[in-house]
Amino acid sequence: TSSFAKVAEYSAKHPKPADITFAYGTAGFRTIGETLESTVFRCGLLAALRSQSKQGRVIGIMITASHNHERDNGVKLVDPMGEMLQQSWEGYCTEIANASTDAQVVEILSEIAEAEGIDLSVTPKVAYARDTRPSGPLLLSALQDGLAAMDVDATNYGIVTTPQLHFFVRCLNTKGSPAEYGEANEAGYYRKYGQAFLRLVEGKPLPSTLYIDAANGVGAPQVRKLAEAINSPYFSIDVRNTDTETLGKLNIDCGADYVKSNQHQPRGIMLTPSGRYCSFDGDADRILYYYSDECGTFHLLDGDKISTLVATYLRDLVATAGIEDLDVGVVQTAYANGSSTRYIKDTLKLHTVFAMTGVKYLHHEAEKMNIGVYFEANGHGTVLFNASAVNTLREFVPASPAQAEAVERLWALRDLINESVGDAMADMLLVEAILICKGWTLAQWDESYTDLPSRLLKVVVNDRNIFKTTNAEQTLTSPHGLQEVVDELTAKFPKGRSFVRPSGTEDAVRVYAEAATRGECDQLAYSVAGAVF
Ligand code: 16G
Ligand code: ZN
Repeated sequence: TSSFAKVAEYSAKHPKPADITFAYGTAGFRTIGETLESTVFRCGLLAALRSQSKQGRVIGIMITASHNHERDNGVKLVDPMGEMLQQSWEGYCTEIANASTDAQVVEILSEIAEAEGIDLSVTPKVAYARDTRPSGPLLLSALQDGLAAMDVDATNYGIVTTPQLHFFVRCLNTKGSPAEYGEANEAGYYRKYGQAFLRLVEGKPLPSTLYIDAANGVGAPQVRKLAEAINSPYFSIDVRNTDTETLGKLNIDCGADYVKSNQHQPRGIMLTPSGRYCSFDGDADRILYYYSDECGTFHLLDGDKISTLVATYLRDLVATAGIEDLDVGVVQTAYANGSSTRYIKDTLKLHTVFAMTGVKYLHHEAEKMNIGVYFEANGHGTVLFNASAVNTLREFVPASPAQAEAVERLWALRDLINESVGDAMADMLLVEAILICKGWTLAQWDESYTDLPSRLLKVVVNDRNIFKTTNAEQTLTSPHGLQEVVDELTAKFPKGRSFVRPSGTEDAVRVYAEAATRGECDQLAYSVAGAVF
């Protein structure tokens, strides 16, 4: 059709590498950066169509490969409320990415337009950004060609964190509505989160400096801008691993993924007892805290610890406010440490559910709760207040100044949360605010429960597609008989728990195990891995 008149011509500039099959996975497309030109171009086309299917609401595109190697890159689409792309469109992404000719690209666009009943006269709107990777500029220009081919009304946000782009998309689409989220620019982001943070901490004792490992990624310049905007001794930071210019440094020996996998501080940070430390990943959508005790032992405060800290604080505020019918729930994945799950159920007495790995799955489960706290153990997560929670809060009439203050704090907390997606900077301010309000050190926060030793192994297999799971990835349904073997092995160890799942991002199978002691945990992990191999 004439709507796609320019597509074939532009597409010819970005031919698909013949030998690669692309797949839109848990985190969008992700592979060697240089090979993604055609895919990113085509994502531009599809984002335009997606926007038209949403009556011209703004769709986001982020070019990043997060914690992965610097040579990798990736691209993902962001839906109007700043959430991950609706799943039914992931298939369209994969389909168009693998079209072998320019004519086929046009054909697929027409088919989608027809299948979805899209009004092609609507002006498409797209907001996009990239991280600091060296392949970013090349992919960005491919994207711009895709947007030009579709006459998109496009906004380039330059180099920002993934959660900032999600935030901008949500702001753009709520502008002027009662659900207005904020100002759709960097200054608006820093102002919103900075002000909410100060509302919560004012009048409390000052915290010590927080050391931030920015993974030599986009979080480095952005968190400095955040600190400038907050401009308060309540947020005194020292940012390390800030070199986004030198090739070969991004995520190397630093960043949240490195710290989580190695249970070790990153390069560039010397731990001293009572020091406070956190790490972002390469696109600043994950955060972990850690510290060293007097004996020099490393202690990690991972996504589970953040989740329980936040859930406890919210639960207590709801209780202080005297609001009934406002339930706080927690969403975890199978990777959540068993001690955290037990703590949430038995000590906090909060509702907890498991979701499959991947932010979109956790997000959807959290949406079903009044106040849903979701975190992956790796440090990706946020909190959602659903519509009924917002109504309850709005209509609630406090009966005392203490109740009124608790309600006020709940509103401030909600403003401090990036509800569109997990956000290292917003989550950091949230944790800082709670620690300041409680007057807690990291060690005091850590006291809530003790993690069971755990081990995550990667097993390279011939075909990961034969591994199928159910029960939020905790139980294998295929290959036949393997789950029984895992169960038998697990039963041998006190507090043993183990599961096997196919990776959504790599051609491998993951084996997770935990048990009462380090030795038993490792024995369990390696014996299960042996059964998988
Ligand atoms: C993706 C997910 C991350 C998850 C990881 C698991 C998003 C934005 N990212 O990176 O949350 O932990 O996949 O990878 O959803 P795996 O399937 O290879 O184990
Ligand atoms: Zn990330």
